[in-house]
Amino acid sequence: MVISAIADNILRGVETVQDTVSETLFEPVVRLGVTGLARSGKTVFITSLVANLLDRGRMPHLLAASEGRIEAAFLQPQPDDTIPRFDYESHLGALTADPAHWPESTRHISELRVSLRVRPKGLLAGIKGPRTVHLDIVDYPGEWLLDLTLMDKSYAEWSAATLKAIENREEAAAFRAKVALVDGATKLDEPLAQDLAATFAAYLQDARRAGYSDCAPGRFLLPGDLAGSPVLTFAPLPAGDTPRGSLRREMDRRYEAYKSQVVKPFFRDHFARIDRQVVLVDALGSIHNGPAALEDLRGALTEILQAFRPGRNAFLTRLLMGRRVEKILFAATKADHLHHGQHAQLTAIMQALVRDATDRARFAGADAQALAIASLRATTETDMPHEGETLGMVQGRLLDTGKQAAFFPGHLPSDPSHLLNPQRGQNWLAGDYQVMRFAPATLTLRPGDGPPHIRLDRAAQFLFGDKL
Ligand SMILES: Nc1nc2c(ncn2[C@@H]2O[C@H](COP(=O)(O)OP(=O)(O)OP(=O)(O)O)[C@@H](O)[C@H]2O)c(=O)[nH]1
Ligand SMILES: [Mg+2]
Repeated sequence: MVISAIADNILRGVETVQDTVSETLFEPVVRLGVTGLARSGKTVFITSLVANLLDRGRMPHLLAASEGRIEAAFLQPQPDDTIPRFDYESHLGALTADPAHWPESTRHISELRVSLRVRPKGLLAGIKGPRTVHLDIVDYPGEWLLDLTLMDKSYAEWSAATLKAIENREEAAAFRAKVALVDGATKLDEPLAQDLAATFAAYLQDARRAGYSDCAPGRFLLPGDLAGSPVLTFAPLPAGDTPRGSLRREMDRRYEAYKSQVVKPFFRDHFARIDRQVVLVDALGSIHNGPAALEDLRGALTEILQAFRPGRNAFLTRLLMGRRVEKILFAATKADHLHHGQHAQLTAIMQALVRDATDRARFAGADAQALAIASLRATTETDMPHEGETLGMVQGRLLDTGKQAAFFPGHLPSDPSHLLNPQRGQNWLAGDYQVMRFAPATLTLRPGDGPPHIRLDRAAQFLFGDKL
Protein backbone atom coordinates (compact mmCIF):
# COMPACT_ATOMS: atom_id res chain seq x y z
CA MET A 1 0.00 0.00 0.00
CA VAL A 2 2.56 2.53 1.17
CA ILE A 3 5.05 1.74 -1.54
CA SER A 4 2.46 1.87 -4.28
CA ALA A 5 1.22 5.21 -2.91
CA ILE A 6 4.76 6.59 -3.04
CA ALA A 7 5.30 5.22 -6.53
CA ASP A 8 2.06 6.84 -7.67
CA ASN A 9 3.14 10.14 -6.25
CA ILE A 10 6.52 10.02 -7.94
CA LEU A 11 4.84 9.19 -11.20
CA ARG A 12 2.41 12.05 -10.81
CA GLY A 13 5.29 14.36 -9.94
CA VAL A 14 7.15 13.42 -13.10
CA GLU A 15 4.00 13.83 -15.17
CA THR A 16 3.32 17.26 -13.69
CA VAL A 17 6.84 18.38 -14.53
CA GLN A 18 6.49 16.99 -18.02
CA ASP A 19 3.17 18.74 -18.49
CA THR A 20 4.65 22.06 -17.44
CA VAL A 21 7.71 21.67 -19.63
CA SER A 22 5.75 20.65 -22.69
CA GLU A 23 3.24 23.44 -22.12
CA THR A 24 5.84 26.17 -21.98
CA LEU A 25 8.07 24.80 -24.73
CA PHE A 26 5.52 23.30 -27.03
CA GLU A 27 1.79 23.45 -27.42
CA PRO A 28 -0.60 24.09 -24.56
CA VAL A 29 -3.01 21.29 -23.69
CA VAL A 30 -6.27 21.80 -21.81
CA ARG A 31 -7.89 18.64 -20.46
CA LEU A 32 -11.61 19.23 -20.18
CA GLY A 33 -13.56 16.70 -18.12
CA VAL A 34 -17.24 16.30 -19.00
CA THR A 35 -19.32 14.45 -16.44
CA GLY A 36 -22.84 14.11 -15.07
CA LEU A 37 -25.20 11.36 -13.99
CA ALA A 38 -26.74 9.00 -16.55
CA ARG A 39 -28.79 10.81 -19.24
CA SER A 40 -27.66 14.25 -18.10
CA GLY A 41 -26.60 15.16 -21.64
CA LYS A 42 -22.84 14.45 -21.82
CA THR A 43 -22.74 12.94 -25.29
CA VAL A 44 -24.90 15.63 -26.87
CA PHE A 45 -22.87 18.34 -25.11
CA ILE A 46 -19.53 17.10 -26.44
CA THR A 47 -20.85 16.45 -29.93
CA SER A 48 -22.39 19.90 -30.25
CA LEU A 49 -19.41 21.63 -28.64
CA VAL A 50 -17.00 20.04 -31.07
CA ALA A 51 -19.25 20.73 -34.08
CA ASN A 52 -19.53 24.35 -32.96
CA LEU A 53 -15.75 24.64 -32.52
CA LEU A 54 -15.19 23.31 -36.01
CA ASP A 55 -17.82 25.71 -37.45
CA ARG A 56 -17.86 28.75 -35.23
CA GLY A 57 -20.67 30.83 -36.73
CA ARG A 58 -22.82 30.40 -33.62
CA MET A 59 -20.11 31.03 -31.03
CA PRO A 60 -20.12 34.85 -30.56
CA HIS A 61 -19.42 34.63 -26.85
CA LEU A 62 -16.32 32.55 -27.34
CA LEU A 63 -14.11 35.60 -27.63
CA ALA A 64 -11.27 34.09 -29.63
CA ALA A 65 -13.89 33.05 -32.21
CA SER A 66 -15.71 36.38 -32.40
CA GLU A 67 -12.37 38.26 -32.55
CA GLY A 68 -11.55 36.10 -35.54
CA ARG A 69 -8.38 34.77 -33.92
CA ILE A 70 -9.15 31.07 -34.46
CA GLU A 71 -7.62 30.32 -37.83
CA ALA A 72 -8.49 26.65 -37.91
CA ALA A 73 -9.96 23.90 -35.79
CA PHE A 74 -9.47 20.22 -36.49
CA LEU A 75 -9.72 16.80 -34.91
CA GLN A 76 -6.47 15.03 -34.14
CA PRO A 77 -5.50 11.64 -32.77
CA GLN A 78 -5.89 11.75 -28.99
CA PRO A 79 -2.83 11.47 -26.74
CA ASP A 80 -4.01 8.40 -24.78
CA ASP A 81 -3.90 5.17 -26.75
CA THR A 82 -5.87 3.06 -24.28
CA ILE A 83 -8.98 5.22 -23.82
CA PRO A 84 -11.76 4.63 -26.36
CA ARG A 85 -12.14 7.53 -28.77
CA PHE A 86 -15.32 9.59 -28.34
CA ASP A 87 -17.33 8.52 -31.36
CA TYR A 88 -17.92 12.04 -32.63
CA GLU A 89 -18.82 11.12 -36.19
CA SER A 90 -21.57 8.63 -35.24
CA HIS A 91 -23.06 10.92 -32.62
CA LEU A 92 -23.05 13.87 -35.00
CA GLY A 93 -24.46 11.57 -37.68
CA ALA A 94 -27.46 10.82 -35.43
CA LEU A 95 -28.07 14.51 -34.71
CA THR A 96 -27.77 15.59 -38.33
CA ALA A 97 -29.63 12.68 -39.95
CA ASP A 98 -33.00 13.26 -41.60
CA PRO A 99 -35.04 12.74 -39.49
CA ALA A 100 -32.57 13.56 -36.73
CA HIS A 101 -32.44 11.38 -33.62
CA TRP A 102 -30.58 11.47 -30.29
CA PRO A 103 -27.33 9.53 -29.98
CA GLU A 104 -27.18 6.19 -28.17
CA SER A 105 -26.54 6.04 -24.46
CA THR A 106 -22.86 5.57 -23.56
CA ARG A 107 -21.43 3.79 -20.54
CA HIS A 108 -17.68 4.27 -20.73
CA ILE A 109 -14.99 6.83 -20.51
CA SER A 110 -13.95 8.24 -23.88
CA GLU A 111 -11.73 10.97 -25.21
CA LEU A 112 -11.42 13.31 -28.18
CA ARG A 113 -8.76 15.86 -29.11
CA VAL A 114 -9.74 19.08 -30.87
CA SER A 115 -6.86 21.32 -31.86
CA LEU A 116 -7.26 25.03 -32.48
CA ARG A 117 -4.82 27.25 -34.34
CA VAL A 118 -5.07 30.58 -32.61
CA ARG A 119 -3.48 33.96 -33.28
CA PRO A 120 -2.32 35.69 -30.10
CA LYS A 121 -4.22 38.75 -28.97
CA GLY A 122 -3.14 42.32 -28.23
CA LEU A 123 0.44 43.47 -28.68
CA LEU A 124 1.77 40.01 -29.32
CA ALA A 125 -0.41 39.66 -32.38
CA GLY A 126 2.07 41.43 -34.65
CA ILE A 127 5.16 39.67 -33.33
CA LYS A 128 4.20 36.07 -32.67
CA GLY A 129 2.69 33.71 -35.18
CA PRO A 130 -0.34 31.53 -34.45
CA ARG A 131 0.06 28.66 -32.00
CA THR A 132 -1.86 25.45 -31.56
CA VAL A 133 -3.90 24.79 -28.44
CA HIS A 134 -5.07 21.23 -27.86
CA LEU A 135 -8.37 20.61 -26.14
CA ASP A 136 -8.60 17.05 -24.82
CA ILE A 137 -12.21 16.33 -23.95
CA VAL A 138 -12.78 13.41 -21.57
CA ASP A 139 -16.32 12.05 -21.11
CA TYR A 140 -16.86 9.91 -18.00
CA PRO A 141 -19.91 8.85 -15.94
CA GLY A 142 -20.54 10.95 -12.82
CA GLU A 143 -21.43 7.71 -11.00
CA TRP A 144 -17.72 6.85 -10.94
CA LEU A 145 -16.98 9.82 -8.73
CA LEU A 146 -19.23 8.39 -6.02
CA ASP A 147 -16.58 5.71 -5.38
CA LEU A 148 -14.26 8.21 -3.81
CA THR A 149 -15.92 7.53 -0.45
CA LEU A 150 -14.65 3.93 -0.56
CA MET A 151 -11.00 4.85 -0.87
CA ASP A 152 -10.52 5.86 2.73
CA LYS A 153 -12.52 2.91 4.12
CA SER A 154 -11.56 -0.71 4.84
CA TYR A 155 -13.99 -3.49 3.93
CA ALA A 156 -15.06 -3.80 7.57
CA GLU A 157 -15.66 -0.04 7.86
CA TRP A 158 -17.52 0.12 4.58
CA SER A 159 -19.64 -2.91 5.50
CA ALA A 160 -20.55 -1.46 8.88
CA ALA A 161 -21.43 1.95 7.42
CA THR A 162 -23.45 0.46 4.56
CA LEU A 163 -25.38 -2.04 6.69
CA LYS A 164 -26.20 0.76 9.12
CA ALA A 165 -27.40 3.05 6.33
CA ILE A 166 -29.71 0.42 4.84
CA GLU A 167 -31.04 -0.84 8.18
CA ASN A 168 -34.47 0.69 7.65
CA ARG A 169 -34.64 0.98 3.88
CA GLU A 170 -37.48 -0.87 2.28
CA GLU A 171 -35.47 -1.27 -0.95
CA ALA A 172 -32.85 -3.28 0.97
CA ALA A 173 -35.28 -5.78 2.54
CA ALA A 174 -34.32 -8.63 0.21
CA PHE A 175 -30.62 -8.05 0.73
CA ARG A 176 -30.99 -7.82 4.52
CA ALA A 177 -32.93 -11.07 4.57
CA LYS A 178 -30.15 -12.83 2.64
CA VAL A 179 -27.37 -11.40 4.79
CA ALA A 180 -29.17 -12.53 7.95
CA LEU A 181 -28.91 -16.15 6.79
CA VAL A 182 -25.22 -15.98 5.91
CA ASP A 183 -22.29 -16.81 8.14
CA GLY A 184 -19.32 -14.94 6.70
CA ALA A 185 -16.84 -17.20 8.47
CA THR A 186 -17.88 -20.29 6.49
CA LYS A 187 -16.03 -21.40 3.41
CA LEU A 188 -16.53 -19.29 0.27
CA ASP A 189 -19.33 -20.59 -1.91
CA GLU A 190 -19.17 -18.82 -5.27
CA PRO A 191 -22.88 -19.08 -6.18
CA LEU A 192 -23.71 -17.61 -2.77
CA ALA A 193 -21.20 -14.76 -3.27
CA GLN A 194 -22.71 -14.04 -6.68
CA ASP A 195 -26.22 -14.12 -5.30
CA LEU A 196 -25.32 -11.68 -2.52
CA ALA A 197 -23.60 -9.35 -4.97
CA ALA A 198 -26.52 -9.48 -7.40
CA THR A 199 -29.03 -8.77 -4.65
CA PHE A 200 -26.90 -5.90 -3.39
CA ALA A 201 -26.60 -4.48 -6.92
CA ALA A 202 -30.38 -4.75 -7.36
CA TYR A 203 -30.80 -2.88 -4.08
CA LEU A 204 -28.47 -0.10 -5.32
CA GLN A 205 -30.49 0.28 -8.52
CA ASP A 206 -33.74 0.50 -6.54
CA ALA A 207 -32.19 2.88 -4.02
CA ARG A 208 -31.05 5.14 -6.84
CA ARG A 209 -34.55 5.17 -8.31
CA ALA A 210 -36.08 5.76 -4.89
CA GLY A 211 -33.93 8.84 -4.48
CA TYR A 212 -30.96 7.81 -2.35
CA SER A 213 -27.66 9.29 -3.35
CA ASP A 214 -25.21 7.14 -1.36
CA CYS A 215 -25.23 4.51 -4.09
CA ALA A 216 -21.63 3.29 -4.19
CA PRO A 217 -19.84 1.25 -5.55
CA GLY A 218 -20.55 3.22 -8.72
CA ARG A 219 -19.67 0.34 -11.06
CA PHE A 220 -22.51 -1.71 -9.54
CA LEU A 221 -24.82 0.81 -11.20
CA LEU A 222 -22.87 1.02 -14.44
CA PRO A 223 -20.79 -2.16 -14.69
CA GLY A 224 -19.87 -1.85 -18.37
CA ASP A 225 -17.45 -4.60 -19.34
CA LEU A 226 -16.70 -5.44 -15.69
CA ALA A 227 -20.15 -7.06 -15.33
CA GLY A 228 -19.83 -10.49 -13.72
CA SER A 229 -16.12 -10.12 -12.87
CA PRO A 230 -14.89 -10.86 -9.32
CA VAL A 231 -14.15 -7.17 -8.62
CA LEU A 232 -17.92 -6.61 -8.81
CA THR A 233 -18.86 -9.79 -6.94
CA PHE A 234 -18.85 -8.59 -3.36
CA ALA A 235 -21.34 -7.18 -0.87
CA PRO A 236 -21.22 -5.83 2.69
CA LEU A 237 -21.28 -8.39 5.51
CA PRO A 238 -21.53 -7.88 9.29
CA ALA A 239 -18.25 -7.96 11.22
CA GLY A 240 -16.90 -11.34 12.39
CA ASP A 241 -14.11 -13.87 12.00
CA THR A 242 -12.22 -14.06 8.72
CA PRO A 243 -10.59 -17.49 8.55
CA ARG A 244 -8.58 -18.31 5.47
CA GLY A 245 -10.82 -19.23 2.53
CA SER A 246 -13.94 -17.83 4.16
CA LEU A 247 -16.67 -15.84 2.42
CA ARG A 248 -15.91 -12.75 4.47
CA ARG A 249 -12.21 -12.85 3.71
CA GLU A 250 -12.85 -13.27 -0.01
CA MET A 251 -15.37 -10.42 -0.03
CA ASP A 252 -12.76 -8.26 1.71
CA ARG A 253 -10.18 -9.20 -0.90
CA ARG A 254 -12.51 -8.37 -3.79
CA TYR A 255 -13.48 -5.08 -2.21
CA GLU A 256 -9.81 -4.15 -2.00
CA ALA A 257 -9.33 -5.33 -5.59
CA TYR A 258 -12.21 -3.10 -6.68
CA LYS A 259 -10.55 -0.15 -4.99
CA SER A 260 -7.07 -0.80 -6.30
CA GLN A 261 -7.93 -2.05 -9.78
CA VAL A 262 -11.04 -0.06 -10.67
CA VAL A 263 -11.37 3.07 -8.57
CA LYS A 264 -7.76 4.01 -8.11
CA PRO A 265 -6.71 3.72 -11.78
CA PHE A 266 -9.64 5.90 -12.79
CA PHE A 267 -8.71 8.65 -10.35
CA ARG A 268 -4.99 8.36 -11.06
CA ASP A 269 -5.06 8.05 -14.84
CA HIS A 270 -8.05 10.21 -15.68
CA PHE A 271 -9.45 12.32 -12.92
CA ALA A 272 -6.13 13.61 -11.59
CA ARG A 273 -5.17 14.98 -15.01
CA ILE A 274 -8.25 17.14 -15.57
CA ASP A 275 -7.68 20.92 -15.73
CA ARG A 276 -11.21 22.14 -16.33
CA GLN A 277 -14.47 20.38 -15.54
CA VAL A 278 -18.08 20.69 -16.60
CA VAL A 279 -20.72 18.90 -14.51
CA LEU A 280 -23.94 18.50 -16.49
CA VAL A 281 -27.19 18.27 -14.59
CA ASP A 282 -30.68 17.44 -15.83
CA ALA A 283 -32.16 19.82 -13.29
CA LEU A 284 -35.43 20.21 -15.21
CA GLY A 285 -36.03 16.46 -15.20
CA SER A 286 -35.55 16.29 -11.44
CA ILE A 287 -37.70 19.36 -10.85
CA HIS A 288 -40.42 17.70 -12.85
CA ASN A 289 -40.06 14.46 -10.85
CA GLY A 290 -40.85 16.32 -7.66
CA PRO A 291 -39.21 17.46 -4.40
CA ALA A 292 -37.85 14.03 -3.40
CA ALA A 293 -36.05 13.62 -6.74
CA LEU A 294 -34.65 17.11 -6.45
CA GLU A 295 -33.44 16.47 -2.94
CA ASP A 296 -31.76 13.30 -4.18
CA LEU A 297 -30.13 15.21 -7.00
CA ARG A 298 -28.76 17.68 -4.51
CA GLY A 299 -27.40 14.80 -2.41
CA ALA A 300 -25.77 13.12 -5.41
CA LEU A 301 -24.22 16.41 -6.54
CA THR A 302 -22.83 17.05 -3.09
CA GLU A 303 -21.22 13.60 -3.15
CA ILE A 304 -19.88 14.08 -6.64
CA LEU A 305 -18.44 17.44 -5.74
CA GLN A 306 -16.44 15.94 -2.88
CA ALA A 307 -14.07 14.90 -5.62
CA PHE A 308 -13.33 18.54 -6.32
CA ARG A 309 -12.50 19.30 -2.72
CA PRO A 310 -9.52 17.01 -2.26
CA GLY A 311 -8.77 18.24 1.27
CA ARG A 312 -11.62 16.08 2.51
CA ASN A 313 -10.18 12.83 1.19
CA ALA A 314 -6.71 11.59 2.14
CA PHE A 315 -6.41 9.32 -0.92
CA LEU A 316 -7.20 12.12 -3.35
CA THR A 317 -5.01 14.64 -1.57
CA ARG A 318 -2.04 12.27 -1.94
CA LEU A 319 -2.83 11.63 -5.56
CA LEU A 320 -3.30 15.22 -6.67
CA MET A 321 -0.34 16.67 -4.79
CA GLY A 322 -1.69 20.18 -4.84
CA ARG A 323 -2.81 19.99 -8.44
CA ARG A 324 -6.48 20.86 -8.88
CA VAL A 325 -9.25 21.55 -11.31
CA GLU A 326 -9.00 25.27 -12.07
CA LYS A 327 -12.53 25.88 -13.26
CA ILE A 328 -15.80 24.05 -12.72
CA LEU A 329 -18.97 24.78 -14.62
CA PHE A 330 -22.30 23.44 -13.37
CA ALA A 331 -24.58 23.42 -16.37
CA ALA A 332 -28.32 22.79 -16.19
CA THR A 333 -28.87 21.11 -19.56
CA LYS A 334 -31.90 20.93 -21.88
CA ALA A 335 -32.86 24.56 -21.18
CA ASP A 336 -34.55 24.61 -24.59
CA HIS A 337 -37.58 23.10 -22.79
CA LEU A 338 -38.14 26.54 -21.30
CA HIS A 339 -38.81 29.92 -22.87
CA HIS A 340 -35.78 32.17 -22.34
CA GLY A 341 -37.88 34.26 -19.97
CA GLN A 342 -37.37 31.48 -17.41
CA HIS A 343 -33.70 30.73 -17.95
CA ALA A 344 -32.57 33.04 -15.16
CA GLN A 345 -34.71 31.05 -12.71
CA LEU A 346 -33.16 27.80 -13.92
CA THR A 347 -29.67 29.22 -13.44
CA ALA A 348 -30.61 30.35 -9.92
CA ILE A 349 -31.89 26.86 -9.12
CA MET A 350 -28.69 25.31 -10.45
CA GLN A 351 -26.69 27.73 -8.33
CA ALA A 352 -28.69 26.85 -5.24
CA LEU A 353 -28.31 23.12 -5.86
CA VAL A 354 -24.54 23.29 -5.69
CA ARG A 355 -24.16 26.24 -3.35
CA ASP A 356 -22.52 24.40 -0.45
CA ALA A 357 -20.10 22.61 -2.68
CA THR A 358 -19.20 25.62 -4.81
CA ASP A 359 -18.61 27.84 -1.83
CA ARG A 360 -16.01 25.37 -0.70
CA ALA A 361 -14.56 24.85 -4.16
CA ARG A 362 -14.09 28.60 -4.45
CA PHE A 363 -12.41 28.56 -1.12
CA ALA A 364 -10.01 25.95 -2.47
CA GLY A 365 -9.13 28.25 -5.35
CA ALA A 366 -11.22 26.84 -8.19
CA ASP A 367 -13.37 29.19 -10.20
CA ALA A 368 -16.97 27.92 -10.28
CA GLN A 369 -20.00 29.07 -12.25
CA ALA A 370 -23.56 27.88 -12.89
CA LEU A 371 -25.31 28.26 -16.25
CA ALA A 372 -28.50 27.11 -17.98
CA ILE A 373 -27.68 25.70 -21.43
CA ALA A 374 -29.02 23.60 -24.26
CA SER A 375 -26.28 21.77 -26.11
CA LEU A 376 -28.62 21.18 -29.02
CA ARG A 377 -31.61 23.39 -29.28
CA ALA A 378 -34.61 21.29 -30.30
CA THR A 379 -37.27 23.99 -29.93
CA THR A 380 -38.27 27.46 -31.05
CA GLU A 381 -40.14 30.02 -28.94
CA THR A 382 -43.62 31.40 -29.44
CA ASP A 383 -45.64 33.84 -27.36
CA MET A 384 -49.31 33.04 -26.86
CA PRO A 385 -51.92 35.34 -25.34
CA HIS A 386 -53.54 33.67 -22.35
CA GLU A 387 -56.05 35.29 -19.97
CA GLY A 388 -54.74 38.77 -20.61
CA GLU A 389 -51.08 37.73 -20.23
CA THR A 390 -48.57 36.44 -22.72
CA LEU A 391 -47.30 32.94 -22.12
CA GLY A 392 -43.77 32.20 -23.30
CA MET A 393 -44.04 28.79 -24.95
CA VAL A 394 -41.66 26.48 -26.74
CA GLN A 395 -42.46 24.34 -29.74
CA GLY A 396 -40.80 21.44 -31.42
CA ARG A 397 -41.26 18.04 -33.02
CA LEU A 398 -42.29 15.32 -30.58
CA LEU A 399 -40.10 12.25 -30.42
CA ASP A 400 -42.98 9.80 -30.12
CA THR A 401 -45.37 11.07 -32.75
CA GLY A 402 -43.18 13.22 -34.99
CA LYS A 403 -45.83 15.99 -34.71
CA GLN A 404 -45.09 19.66 -34.07
CA ALA A 405 -46.47 20.87 -30.76
CA ALA A 406 -46.20 23.96 -28.55
CA PHE A 407 -46.08 23.80 -24.77
CA PHE A 408 -45.99 25.89 -21.68
CA PRO A 409 -44.24 23.66 -19.16
CA GLY A 410 -45.17 25.76 -16.14
CA HIS A 411 -43.52 28.48 -14.08
CA LEU A 412 -40.31 28.04 -12.17
CA PRO A 413 -40.23 29.94 -8.89
CA SER A 414 -37.98 32.98 -8.83
CA ASP A 415 -36.80 31.97 -5.36
CA PRO A 416 -35.03 28.58 -5.62
CA SER A 417 -35.62 27.84 -1.95
CA HIS A 418 -39.29 27.26 -2.83
CA LEU A 419 -38.14 24.27 -4.83
CA LEU A 420 -35.41 23.00 -2.58
CA ASN A 421 -37.47 23.07 0.57
CA PRO A 422 -39.27 19.74 0.42
CA GLN A 423 -41.77 20.67 3.15
CA ARG A 424 -43.57 22.84 0.67
CA GLY A 425 -44.33 19.75 -1.32
CA GLN A 426 -45.40 21.59 -4.44
CA ASN A 427 -44.57 19.93 -7.76
CA TRP A 428 -43.22 22.46 -10.22
CA LEU A 429 -43.32 21.75 -13.94
CA ALA A 430 -45.92 19.13 -13.11
CA GLY A 431 -48.02 19.69 -16.20
CA ASP A 432 -46.96 19.45 -19.80
CA TYR A 433 -43.31 18.76 -19.06
CA GLN A 434 -44.14 15.04 -19.01
CA VAL A 435 -44.91 14.95 -22.72
CA MET A 436 -42.22 17.40 -23.80
CA ARG A 437 -39.91 14.82 -25.29
CA PHE A 438 -38.64 16.61 -28.36
CA ALA A 439 -36.69 15.12 -31.20
CA PRO A 440 -33.69 17.09 -32.39
CA ALA A 441 -34.74 19.48 -35.14
CA THR A 442 -33.68 18.42 -38.60
CA LEU A 443 -30.89 20.81 -39.46
CA THR A 444 -30.25 22.90 -42.50
CA LEU A 445 -27.05 24.67 -41.58
CA ARG A 446 -25.52 27.65 -43.34
CA PRO A 447 -21.86 27.13 -44.19
CA GLY A 448 -19.76 28.08 -41.17
CA ASP A 449 -22.57 27.50 -38.67
CA GLY A 450 -22.57 24.68 -36.13
CA PRO A 451 -25.75 23.14 -34.68
CA PRO A 452 -28.08 25.52 -32.79
CA HIS A 453 -27.58 25.71 -29.04
CA ILE A 454 -28.23 27.94 -26.05
CA ARG A 455 -25.21 29.46 -24.28
CA LEU A 456 -22.79 26.75 -25.35
CA ASP A 457 -20.46 29.56 -26.40
CA ARG A 458 -20.58 31.08 -22.92
CA ALA A 459 -19.85 27.67 -21.43
CA ALA A 460 -16.85 27.32 -23.76
CA GLN A 461 -15.60 30.83 -22.95
CA PHE A 462 -15.77 30.11 -19.23
CA LEU A 463 -14.14 26.69 -19.53
CA PHE A 464 -11.22 27.39 -21.84
CA GLY A 465 -11.62 30.86 -23.42
CA ASP A 466 -8.73 32.15 -21.32
CA LYS A 467 -6.37 29.62 -22.92
CA LEU A 468 -7.08 30.78 -26.47
N1 LIG B 1 -34.15 19.12 -25.80
C1 LIG B 1 -32.92 18.73 -25.49
N2 LIG B 1 -32.72 17.47 -25.08
C2 LIG B 1 -31.45 17.09 -24.80
C3 LIG B 1 -30.33 17.97 -24.90
N3 LIG B 1 -29.23 17.31 -24.54
C4 LIG B 1 -29.63 16.05 -24.21
N4 LIG B 1 -30.96 15.92 -24.37
C5 LIG B 1 -31.78 14.72 -24.08
O1 LIG B 1 -31.14 13.96 -23.08
C6 LIG B 1 -30.87 12.65 -23.55
C7 LIG B 1 -29.55 12.18 -23.00
O2 LIG B 1 -28.50 12.89 -23.60
P1 LIG B 1 -27.05 12.24 -23.74
O3 LIG B 1 -26.14 13.30 -24.27
O4 LIG B 1 -27.09 10.94 -24.44
O5 LIG B 1 -26.75 12.02 -22.19
P2 LIG B 1 -25.54 11.22 -21.53
O6 LIG B 1 -25.23 11.92 -20.26
O7 LIG B 1 -24.43 11.03 -22.51
O8 LIG B 1 -26.28 9.85 -21.23
P3 LIG B 1 -25.62 8.40 -20.95
O9 LIG B 1 -24.60 8.20 -22.02
O10 LIG B 1 -26.77 7.47 -21.02
O11 LIG B 1 -25.03 8.53 -19.57
C8 LIG B 1 -30.89 12.76 -25.07
O12 LIG B 1 -31.21 11.53 -25.64
C9 LIG B 1 -31.95 13.83 -25.28
O13 LIG B 1 -33.23 13.25 -25.21
C10 LIG B 1 -30.61 19.32 -25.35
O14 LIG B 1 -29.70 20.18 -25.46
N5 LIG B 1 -31.90 19.64 -25.62
MG1 LIG C 1 -23.39 9.46 -23.14
